[in-house]
Amino acid sequence: MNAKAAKTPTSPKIDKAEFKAAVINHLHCSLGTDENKANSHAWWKATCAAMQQQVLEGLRKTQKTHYLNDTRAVHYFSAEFLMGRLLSNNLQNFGLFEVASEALKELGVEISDVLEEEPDMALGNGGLGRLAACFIDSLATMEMPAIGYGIHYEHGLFRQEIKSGAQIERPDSWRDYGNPWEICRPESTQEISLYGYVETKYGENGRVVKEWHPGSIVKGVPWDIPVVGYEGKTVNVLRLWQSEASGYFNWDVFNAGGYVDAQRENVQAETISKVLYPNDETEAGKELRLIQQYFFSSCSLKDIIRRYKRAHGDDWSRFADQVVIQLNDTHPAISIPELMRILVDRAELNWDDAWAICTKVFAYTNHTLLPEALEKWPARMIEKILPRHLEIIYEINHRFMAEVDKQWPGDNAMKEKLSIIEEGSEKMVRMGNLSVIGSFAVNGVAEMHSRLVKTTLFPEFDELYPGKLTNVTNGITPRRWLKACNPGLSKLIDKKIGEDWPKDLDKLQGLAKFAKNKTFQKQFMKVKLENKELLAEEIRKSLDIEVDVNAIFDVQIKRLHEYKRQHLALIYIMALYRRMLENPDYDMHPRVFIFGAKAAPGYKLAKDIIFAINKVADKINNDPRVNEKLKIAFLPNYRVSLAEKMIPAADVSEQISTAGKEASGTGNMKLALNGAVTIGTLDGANVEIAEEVGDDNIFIFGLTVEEVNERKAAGYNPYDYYYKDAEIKAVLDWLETDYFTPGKPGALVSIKQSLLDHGDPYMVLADFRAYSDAQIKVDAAYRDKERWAEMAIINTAKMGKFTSDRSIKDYVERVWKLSPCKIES
Ligand code: GL4
Ligand code: PLP
Repeated sequence: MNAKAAKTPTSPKIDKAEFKAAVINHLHCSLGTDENKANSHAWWKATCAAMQQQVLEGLRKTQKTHYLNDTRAVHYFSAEFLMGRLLSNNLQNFGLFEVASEALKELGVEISDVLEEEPDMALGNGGLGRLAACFIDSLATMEMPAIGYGIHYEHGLFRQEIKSGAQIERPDSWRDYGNPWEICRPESTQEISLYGYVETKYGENGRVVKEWHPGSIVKGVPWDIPVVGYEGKTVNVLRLWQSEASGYFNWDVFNAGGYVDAQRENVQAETISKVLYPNDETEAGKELRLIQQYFFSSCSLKDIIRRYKRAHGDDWSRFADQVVIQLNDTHPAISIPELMRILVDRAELNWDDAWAICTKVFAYTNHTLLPEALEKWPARMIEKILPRHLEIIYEINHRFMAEVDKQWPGDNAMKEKLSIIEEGSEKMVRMGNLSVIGSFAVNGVAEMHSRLVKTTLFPEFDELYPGKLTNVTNGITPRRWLKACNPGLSKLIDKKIGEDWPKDLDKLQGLAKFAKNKTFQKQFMKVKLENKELLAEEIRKSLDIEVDVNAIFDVQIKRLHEYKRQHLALIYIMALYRRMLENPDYDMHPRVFIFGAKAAPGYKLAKDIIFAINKVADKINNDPRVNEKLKIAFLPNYRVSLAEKMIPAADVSEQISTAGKEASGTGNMKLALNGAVTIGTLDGANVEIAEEVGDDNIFIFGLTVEEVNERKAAGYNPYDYYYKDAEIKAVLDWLETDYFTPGKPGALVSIKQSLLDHGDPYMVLADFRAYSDAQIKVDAAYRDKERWAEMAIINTAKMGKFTSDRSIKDYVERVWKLSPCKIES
């Protein structure tokens, strides 16, 4: 496949000898070492440099072609891009993986060792950031003119260590020794303003002119990361902004002898892009976070305008034809008043013309219904940091309220609901409402989620703007999440149905007809076993735990959150343990529960759940009465590169969120694509996965979203389950003893408290019995080897819908109205 891709007319022509020469050249001339002295890190850097030579050639051609064709482009604004490692991905997409592997082998180096040297680029928390990374991969693959805009965090998501069972956060330093992929572009530096005050003046013809006198100016320096499409034709870019002191304001201080004070201002400016907020789905509400959002939004808009003006000068009439901006959640929503400010205050357009442009440029994706994730900023904070923007937000709202009054005359309750401003003890700016009002399209991320966005989050907006709210179901790139991470299965699929599937995932359907074929089943399950052996080795190395590769590998990997219900799995594991202690002949197939999850550092209960999983694991893994059949492995520091090892080895995929809470999920798609069978609730994209694979090939359990709401409305009382179900009571009471934490009774009690005293907000107890029953069905299904193999194959075969190429196609056709642009070699 790779050799073939390398021969396509648009791919770079480089063979093994040339690749080898390039690596050696970089060892000598860039790194000042040689083949005998180089360590793995140096080999990695030299290999990246050899690859980057090809990549930059592709980038240059792409940018030139886009410029000459003056293409309409999408600008994907996202505070997070969870890219992971790039070398293997770039080699694969360029069709050079085999070439590089053989070249390195001839130099006495294993490519797998080289790949392991690369730190993950973890500039995101979880699903939302990884989605952005999959989308820019698909955009480049589909030859769409596109650019990703984000923040060049010095420290990405923290590195997780587990000490005595508890999570410890360590700083992530992905570019400590330099990152070979990024290119600094100081020539495209932007400046942004902060703080200060607004002066109202009168211009010609009595025109009111607003002048913002900023209190501080910060520089944004762009770093470009090339984004290589599959088969290496289009190479787009991800442009990340790094903050620096502008040097303007501190000269006065400096000249007055305030050297130290001048440096302090430098430090403050540099703090903006210092660190990613580690909260997934919770809003920190911190001033620095708002500054981060404005910083990257403003730099990116100015960058877009600079490029537009190069082609069109001051003629704004074509701006909305050339530019579409996708807001990845509300994090970049401040872009809306920022563009208005630039158009009205700077370009001197009148308000209506400026607003007409704005509302043709922006589209917004909503990624969650969780109230704690819906961003609201105190008006006072915006006023302090961005005084002119608050005025603009008020003006947008004022005009919008008139529209609401036209639609619902005199209805003040409606106004209160739809207003961008929430009145209360503290006036708040609702960024979700601002985003809906300022965008021409709004989408949710799975059918069910989008339905809930329309019916529960924004029903009045749906009435006011018919057709604006829509759905685009998420997707994942099959290049990284099957071809690259699961070479064994990829080769098997290539042999069976040809090599086109990475670009046309519906082709996987062709596997379905072999699902009952015994030989294919054996081949498919042999690959799974090999992947399980690799993961078992990882578990041994990382945790010193031996696991049986013939056991069911039951995998739950995602951020730790109560709504994702890792504690439902934990309670089930404890119940299983009890059953086995009470009945030594308890009949079950051996199972290994494998977890990976980071908790937000300030999220106490999430950290307690990690601690509890590890304590229960310690006990069970060391109890010879059960540990032949039951093991638990919590792999620390879950991240993209670890996901790439865990996903190909999973038999069972745990997707057990409370119905209505998981907007989509994308881990669910990755696991199913690699032949894991889902045990899950009717939530997010699980619903669509079930539609694709059919009821016989998935284990659905638990309350539906309607039932969840009914129970809540009727007054859900978890004690009902505690008193009626003896197993639930026994397990919860167990948490209070020192059985799992010898000498420390009560160390795990917060979990019991959350499930009883605090009302079990995510209905763990209500779903426990249904989950347990479903797990028993999983056990029975796995023991029937042929049935299981068939299910696993069907899962892979039916994942065509979930390629991010399909998501991007939906956006392109329904939202962005883009055309591909061929890049000639
Ligand atoms: C999330 C959702 O929780 C998740 O279900 C979804 O798959 C993802 C991408 O759309 O977005 N929303 C937030 S906030 N973080 C997520 O991971
Ligand atoms: N974290 C990483 C490293 C991932 O690769 C993914 C997704 O696919 C996620 C988080 C999101 O997982 P989930 O969709 O299960 O929340």
